[in-house]
Amino acid sequence: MASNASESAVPAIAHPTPGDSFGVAANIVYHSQFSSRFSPFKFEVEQAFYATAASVKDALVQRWNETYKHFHEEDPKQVYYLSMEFLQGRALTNAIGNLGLSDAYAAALTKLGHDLENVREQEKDAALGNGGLGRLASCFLDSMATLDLPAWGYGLRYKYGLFKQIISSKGQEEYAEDWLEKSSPWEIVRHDVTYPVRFFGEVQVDSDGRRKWIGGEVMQALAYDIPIPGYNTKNTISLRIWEARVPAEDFDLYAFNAGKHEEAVQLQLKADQICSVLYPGDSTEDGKLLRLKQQYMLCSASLQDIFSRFKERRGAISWDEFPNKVAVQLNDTHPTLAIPELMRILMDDEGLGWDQAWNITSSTIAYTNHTVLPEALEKWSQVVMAKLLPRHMEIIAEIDKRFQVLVARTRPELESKLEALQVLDNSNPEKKLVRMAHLCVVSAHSVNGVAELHSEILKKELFSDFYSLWPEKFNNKTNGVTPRRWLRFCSPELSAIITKWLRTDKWVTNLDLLSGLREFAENKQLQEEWNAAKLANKVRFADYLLKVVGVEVNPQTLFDIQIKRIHEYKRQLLNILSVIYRYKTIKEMSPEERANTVPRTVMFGGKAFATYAQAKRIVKLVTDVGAVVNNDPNVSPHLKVVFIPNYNVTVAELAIPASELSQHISTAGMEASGTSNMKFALNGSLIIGTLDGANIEIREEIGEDNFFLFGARADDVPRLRKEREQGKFVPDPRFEEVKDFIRSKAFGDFDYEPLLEALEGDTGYGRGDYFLVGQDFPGYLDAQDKVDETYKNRAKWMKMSILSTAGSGKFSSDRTISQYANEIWQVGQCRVP
Ligand code: OAK
Repeated sequence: MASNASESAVPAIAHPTPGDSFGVAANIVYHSQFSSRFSPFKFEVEQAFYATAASVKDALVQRWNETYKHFHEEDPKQVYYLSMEFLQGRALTNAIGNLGLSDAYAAALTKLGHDLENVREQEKDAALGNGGLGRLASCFLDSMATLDLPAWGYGLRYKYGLFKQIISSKGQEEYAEDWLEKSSPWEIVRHDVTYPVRFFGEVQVDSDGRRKWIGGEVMQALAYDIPIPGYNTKNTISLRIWEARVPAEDFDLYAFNAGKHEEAVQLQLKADQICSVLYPGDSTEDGKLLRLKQQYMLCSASLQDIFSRFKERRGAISWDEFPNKVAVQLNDTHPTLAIPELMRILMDDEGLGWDQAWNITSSTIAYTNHTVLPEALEKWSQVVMAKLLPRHMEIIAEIDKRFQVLVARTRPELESKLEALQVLDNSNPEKKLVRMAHLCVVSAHSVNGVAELHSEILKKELFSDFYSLWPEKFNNKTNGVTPRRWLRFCSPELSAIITKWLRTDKWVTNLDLLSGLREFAENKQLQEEWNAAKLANKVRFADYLLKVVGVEVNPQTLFDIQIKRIHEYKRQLLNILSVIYRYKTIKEMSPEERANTVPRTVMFGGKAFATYAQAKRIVKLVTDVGAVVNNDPNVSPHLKVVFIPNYNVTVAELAIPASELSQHISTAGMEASGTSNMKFALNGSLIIGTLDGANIEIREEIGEDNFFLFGARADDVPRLRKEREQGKFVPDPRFEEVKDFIRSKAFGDFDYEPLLEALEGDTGYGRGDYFLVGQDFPGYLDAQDKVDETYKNRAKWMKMSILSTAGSGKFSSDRTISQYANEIWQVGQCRVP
């Protein structure tokens, strides 16, 4: 066991450097004594983690300071990425990896009686995001730092991030996850960076006619910085997250002393609520108001920070310079309030006229859309908005009015559609709304989708009339993932093989170099090494499943994985229905036939939104099927079904490298991009998938022979849905058989009827099998047969696996971010010497 830290002599602080494991060890020991949040005289693995993190933070802070000093001196245009979500996961492995200090820390910890592997397990995931959008934001930060871009991420410091998922006999249960329970070792609180944020109040007109927003509730936003190191560069940027606070002078000591305790702490409570949870339930009016407050807190605090930086660097302010110094990217519509807030600051605080403020605002702001699902397109009640943010509502109404005038003047033929295009939706006088996406499209200078198909759908469907007005605004930025976290660090074995065969590790920052693997795809030696690395990853994941989930899986079986949020459009249901069909088939086979099947372990992971009943039923079905299949002695050697609980970034880092087949099977046209598809392909996992989102581009890059394709095309979906509703669809008998099997209670007596009913053509809601599960079922089974057949040919499978990795170069977030920087932000590199 580790030594008693306080017994050793206190060393001078040495900043960690590669090759100096003694210095690193001394630094860890120093922190175990002087930065510790635990009682002294202990150096168990948890203390070792916090001391290690504190030590790494020293290196980060030093670089961070140098980076921002450099930015300050150089005064380049800066980019600000505003997002309500950042799904960071753990930071230790990534930080020491990016700093080039992994070996030094591993050796130092060994000297101190610990093992880096165990130490890193102590870290909690920072899960300030729900899924794809939040994880993308985190990949982007990694790339912005690595590419030496002068950039900031801005978010909120939720106390409880994404909920912890526990699977019980009832299905999914949600529990609060307190990532700050023992405080985060990475964040730096900036007591000198606070801004007032106002809610409610009223608008008054000054004697000079200027409008002023006054009164209401005023809180304080306090900054916390999380340093984000680039790979192979000193540049270390910041994720600045805001916490809502009430300054001491606003605490009503008189009321408190008069015994009115609750009244005295009212404002404090309201402030605490703002940053209490990621995505508070918004089915109630209070929930909606809270979510809007969160969004405004992010926008108001971030813009004040941006203004203060802009002003700090110049004497006389020329406002037209603003867009030459500031680019703001809105991660979906959640930070849309940045638009009226920027207008408000420029007009009301700085005294600019509408036209000048408008030009500055639209040249500064760019918007990314991440979904076409109607239910995910934000609309806020005008009444709520006017109450909470009266001045912003005025500005939004003025933007809408001017938009109508513009259309009438320039495109009279669109007037019949104007109502549907307006920012304000007044169609229901009882429930007037603000369409946030329309506000973004009208105001921003750039509107982008996140994969080619998705960007086309934005132009041709969702925003088609806006596209005809401003074609120049619309562009595509196909998503990407960071190759550091998603290959180099999560699969060191495969990385070493890639480096060996490419004779360089430059692929880590130039992912296109992976294409160099193509020439070796059939090389027996590489195939063997590749297979061994994949097997090692499978064994590691199997150990995790045994230890954490308590299920035993055989690493010699085909590892087939679908991990993502549980949603009907992502069609986990299609997957589990085919598993049921496979189960039935195997059950009916003779022992000889069974011996001929390809044994598979089918794994699912993902969280269902707490109030999404259908999604929760899908989770329940998967676990119920698992319970039956895994306990069937005739079938379980050939098929296992596992639900991996509490899927998060850390689980993904284990599962993806271990996967051989991954499922990306959304109804065509519904998945904007997907990013786990990229991570899987990068790790040599073959994809079974539809022509949706980034699947299409992945298939193009890795070659269609290396992709198990099935399913309807996006263009055909509307017609197929119509036919389904009209009763023209004839279901495959195997589809009917599977549904009947579930209805026979083969998997228990849970009420699956609402799930099964939604698969029928006519549900009475006009949305019969909206996700086309029945339509795609036979094609999916055929594609699965092809998977089995291919898997039997090991050389062929290995070749396809190598080609998947070799074709993944395009999907680096470095490429995506370079495109944003060059084509939207006009921001250049600013590298610390
Ligand atoms: C979440 C809430 C509102 C709007 C969109 C989302 C979201 O997570 N969208 C996802 O964004 C990812 C990153 O662009 C895409 O890869 C996913 O396809 C998309 O569903």
